Formats: sequence, structure tokens, C-alpha cells
Amino acid sequence: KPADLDKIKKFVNENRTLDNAVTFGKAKGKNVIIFHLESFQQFMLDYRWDGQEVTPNLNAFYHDQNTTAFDNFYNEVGQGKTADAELMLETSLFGTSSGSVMSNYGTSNTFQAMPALLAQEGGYTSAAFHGDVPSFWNRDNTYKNWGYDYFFSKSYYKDADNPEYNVGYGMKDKIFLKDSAAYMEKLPQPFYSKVITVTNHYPYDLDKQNISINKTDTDDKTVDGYVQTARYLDQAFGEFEQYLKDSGLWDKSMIVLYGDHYGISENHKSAIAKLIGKKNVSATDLVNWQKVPFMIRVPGMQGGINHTYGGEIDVMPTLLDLLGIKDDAMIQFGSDMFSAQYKQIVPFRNGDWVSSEYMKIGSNYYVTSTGTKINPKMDPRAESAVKAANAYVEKSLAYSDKVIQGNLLRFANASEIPEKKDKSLSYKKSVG
Ligand code: GP9
Ligand code: MN
Repeated sequence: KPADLDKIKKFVNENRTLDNAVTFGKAKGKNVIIFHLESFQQFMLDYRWDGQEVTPNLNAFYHDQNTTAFDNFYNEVGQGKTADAELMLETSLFGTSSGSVMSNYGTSNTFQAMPALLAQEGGYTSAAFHGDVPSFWNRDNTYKNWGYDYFFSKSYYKDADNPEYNVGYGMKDKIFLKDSAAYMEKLPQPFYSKVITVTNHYPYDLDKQNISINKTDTDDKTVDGYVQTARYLDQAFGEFEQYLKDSGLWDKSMIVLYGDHYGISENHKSAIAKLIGKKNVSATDLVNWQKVPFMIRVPGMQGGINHTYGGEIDVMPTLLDLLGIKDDAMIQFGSDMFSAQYKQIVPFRNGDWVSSEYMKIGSNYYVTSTGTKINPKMDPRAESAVKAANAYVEKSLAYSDKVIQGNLLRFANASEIPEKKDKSLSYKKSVG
């Protein structure tokens, strides 16, 4: 019912934050290139093995003077994994508690999504790139609905079915990225694009000729394989970076890197502990291992490592701030991480959360900075902070679910829904 949307709008508006006068518009008019680091976790950055950095190219990007890198940034996905990450990034709505929104609602719901919004507000062309079949996670239909002009999926790539070119869910990243960069160069500018890698995906298989670092010694096949495919992903990114530099796109673009979700599940916790040199694994360690990279390089903007607590739901408002695009009409459950009013509360899909001060794990509470377990009832300040965070997280998840399950955005004013692109658009057409 339309009244449901009004109630939710009220909640979103109450939590809306002011723009940051310094960062707002810093990337105005620039191309946007979002580089999806499949299953890549924060602890791999700057990790060394066998006397080498495992991910030298990503580390260089992390420390680049124009890169703002958030090192307390968490993935917030549920069962939809990659699809949940994509949904949060492009609509600032949470995945549902089960299933994948892209699969169940992507075709028919009304959305306020990045590609359509940037087309309307900034004249952007949009393109997604992925070396798997277009139907996976219902991407083809969802992307049309979100307003993507182009979706370069497997059939666009030369010899894409050659078994030598594939591993796991799709094309090997290096092969995929070479052609992707060539397509990208031909897009009208400014463009908004996302490039979804896939080789660093469970079970982390890689052919011999692509292995360029010795196995780690945890004796856990998954973890030892992960370090090697993470290295491959890093090299693939390094090659892609070079293509962008050669074509001149590197300095005309805001480049965003993010990890979509964990790569190694809790079942392998002792092997991860060994990998990163930890003796005991605590409940808060397991939550902190849900950190993934979120880094934004804006040419001409001074970067640095930013310790603000945030998550995937906050990406869209944060990027819109940099792009100088007003989003006051949007139903967003995240907020701009650069805003001085930003709350630093990160909801997880199961109702747990992390804030800059406290963590909720099941029915237990901890101090975020120390991992010390607390009883909030013993400390009035903690008690009120925890209460407020619980209410905020519960409402955010429940309202987001309502928006999706009731398709409530269809009740928004027409002027609040960015113009939709031609839905009959065929992504099978050959371009350029
Ligand atoms: C498949 C790929 C994998 O196309 O994006 O999705 P995931 O298993 O990580 O959700
Ligand atoms: Mn994934």
C-alpha cells in the first residue's frame, strides 16, 4: 500500500545525513569503474607469503595517494552472495533474509538504481561486464530493469567456450579483462561500469601455468588454494590497470574496488588463524573476518586509509556524494560514509551488527575495539547505544524487506524513479 511507503520514507528521511562539503562532487563528471573483487577479504591486503606480497597491485592501489580506502568495511550479504552485494551497491537495499532479490524480484520490481539514476542526472552510459552466462543470478533481466545500456557477458568474448579459457564459474579473469578493456574504451563517456571477476571463487582451482606463488602451509586445501587464486586476481587487476592507463581512462575515472563477500567460511577458521598468525579465534574475530576492501580512487583527490565503520549498503550514497549527485528522493538504507553525521552502524542480514563502539553477535555484546564481552545492562551509556543500534538495525532490515517484497517503489512519485531505459533492449546484439 502507498501508506507503507510513506512510513518507510519517514524513517529514511529521519536518518538522512548531510553532504560533506569537502568530498561532495569531487568526482563530478568522471567515468565510474567498479571492479568487483570476487570473494576477496580485507586481510589479504598487504599479506606476505614466501618473502613476497601476495597482492602487490592491489596493495599499491590501496596505498595510492589518491585512494580513499576503508579498512573497517564489512560485507553484509545473505544467501544471495554476489547478487546481494550487487543489489546493495546499486540500490542501497538489503538482500532478503533468504533467496536472492535479483532472482526473485529483479525482473519485475521498480527500483531506484545507479545506472538509470546516473543516466538521468549525469548523462552517463552504463555497462556491466562478466565472463559467465547472462542468466546467472538473473543478471540479464535485472540489469535491464536497473537501466544498464550494455551487459557484456560470455558470448561477447572471443572463444569464450574454449575449456582452456575457463575455470569454475566462468572465464579466467585475465582473458576476460583484456576484451573487457577493449569494449570499455569504446563506450561513450562519461560511463558507469562494473566489472565482475570470477576466478577467485570457491573451490579456488587454478591451472598450473597461472600459479605464480607457492602454496601456503595451512594444509587446508581451500585456504592454500585461495592465496594462489587471490594472487591471480591481483595480477589480473594489474593488467587491467595497465590497459586503462594505456587508453587514458585511468585518470579520467573514479575507480572503485570492493570485495563482495568472504572467500573462506568459518569451517576453515583454524587454517585462517594459522595463515594470519593468530592463536585463538574469538567470536569477534569471526565477525571481523567479514571485512572486505572498499577503496575509491579519485584523480586529484587526496586519499588515505579511513577507519570509518561501514558496509556494502553505504556504497551507493557514498559514491553519489563524490559524484555530486543529490539523492534526497531515494529510499536508501545506507548513508554517505563521508558525512559528519554518518552513524557507523553496520547491520548484518541475520540482525547482528557492528558499530564503531559495540558489536552484537547473537544475544551477546562486545566492545568493538577490544573484543571484550560486556553486559550493557551494567553500563547506562552502553545500554542506550545498544538499544538505539538494535532498533535502527531491526527497522532497516524490516523496511528494506517491505520495499522489496511489496514492490513499494512502484508507489513513489514518477519524478522520484529515474527514467527507465528501453526494457526490450537486447544484450545479445553485437556492438562496436
Ligand atoms: C557467477 C558468480 C558467482 O556468475 O558471480 O556468484 P557467487 O557464487 O559468488 O554468489
Ligand atoms: Mn561472489
